[in-house]
Amino acid sequence: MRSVMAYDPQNIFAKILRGEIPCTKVFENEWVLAFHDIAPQAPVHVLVIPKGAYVSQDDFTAKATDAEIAGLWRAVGQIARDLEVAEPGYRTVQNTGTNGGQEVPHFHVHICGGRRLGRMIP
Ligand code: DGP
Repeated sequence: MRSVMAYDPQNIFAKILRGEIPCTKVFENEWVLAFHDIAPQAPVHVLVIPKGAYVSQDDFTAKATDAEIAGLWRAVGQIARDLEVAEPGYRTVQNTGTNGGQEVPHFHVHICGGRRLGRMIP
């Protein structure tokens, strides 16, 4: 049987959402909070996290409502436009689980831009 890891409310992004740990906020609405990555890999490197408690992309797409999913992805697009990386382009990354190299167990979308990014697959 498929099992998703239980959500840990003590993970670092849960603490950021509760305001227990500071972040450099770039955007917030009813669905998401977005802030600069602490270890940026590009001139623009922002993390977009849902306000709901989802472990990963897998958990999010299995359990979130259509409104939450739409809210998150519309926010990603809006943030990219606001930060002026939509043109000439940017990359979104969602590391999922152990094999995907996910370090923080609260679903997040990386937005990386501001320079020409190298090929990354796999
Ligand atoms: P991932 O490997 O996809 O789980 O990426 C986690 C990202 O989170 C990584 O790029 C570094 C970032 N990060 C970890 N801890 C903090 C923190 O306390 N604040 C911020 N702003 N970013 C963090």
